[in-house]
Amino acid sequence: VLISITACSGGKKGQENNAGQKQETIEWKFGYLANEEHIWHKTAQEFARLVNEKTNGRLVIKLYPNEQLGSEMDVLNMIRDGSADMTISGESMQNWAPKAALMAVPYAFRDINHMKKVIEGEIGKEISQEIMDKVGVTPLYYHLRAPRNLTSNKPIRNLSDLKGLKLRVPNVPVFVEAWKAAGASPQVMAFSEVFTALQQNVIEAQENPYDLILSGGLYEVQKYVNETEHVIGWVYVVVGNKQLNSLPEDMRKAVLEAAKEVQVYANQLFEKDTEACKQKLIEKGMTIISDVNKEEFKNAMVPAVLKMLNDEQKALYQKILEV
Ligand code: 2Q2
Repeated sequence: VLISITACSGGKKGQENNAGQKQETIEWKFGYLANEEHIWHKTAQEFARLVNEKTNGRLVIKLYPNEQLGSEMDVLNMIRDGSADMTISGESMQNWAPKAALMAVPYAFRDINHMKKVIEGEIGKEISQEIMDKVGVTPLYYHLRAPRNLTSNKPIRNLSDLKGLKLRVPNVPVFVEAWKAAGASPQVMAFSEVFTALQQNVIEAQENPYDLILSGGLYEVQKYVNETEHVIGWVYVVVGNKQLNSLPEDMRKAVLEAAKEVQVYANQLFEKDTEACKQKLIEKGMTIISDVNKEEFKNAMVPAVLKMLNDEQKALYQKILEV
């Protein structure tokens, strides 16, 4: 009878299995910026349940919503040094893997279906391969994202309304250049700092899809959602390469199987989520500005973005437009 020695190092705990044998359980820490009502969290709960079931309790995934583990960039660095294991990230990974920038380039995707074809096709594979190689994390499943909209405390319909607006952007160089070219003054900040910065008027605006505007409680400090729809993108749920590849083969397979199953669930939740979040924001008192001059924003942002993309990124951008 094999009695595995229960290691007392971090992340491993002893527990009885049904044969009364001591078996080693592995614990993964999974941190992200969305709150407990968000579909990223609901999907993460289902993923953790499936993994627990498929590994007979040997792999336990602990969830840390609301940036409890740290900001998106902090947790990515923690995964790389082994003090965390999973997170949800996308275009911010361009700081290590340039191709990840294509996950959220202004006005690149015509609509969600166009984007889904890209994610599940050659281009998606090319982007996730570079993420594995250069960030050191493996995409397990993805979340489609609703368009990003600009929130503010005055209506913004065109570039003259936008002039000089102090807005927060995530740690995404493409976003900084795009908003500068449109005449705003963007500054990089972690998502969890946005609410307070808006409250203290350090910034006047930020941009996110409806679901994160709700998740961040931004309706309390922002009056308008201006439907710029300047970015349609996706994010990956990622795990550290080392963490995944150090699992026994049967457990690694169980994780990949659970990811495949939960992808269906993630896409189902996404179907109705955006409209539901939009309605909740209206109930919370936000005003939707739907007559934004998108062409003006697009004509200002796209040339600046193209100028900063390197040849590889530009080639991928062209390929996306042809899908
Ligand atoms: O505004 C945010 O912080 C998020 O919507 C980010 O755009 C998102 O998490 C990306 O940073 C993903 O890499």
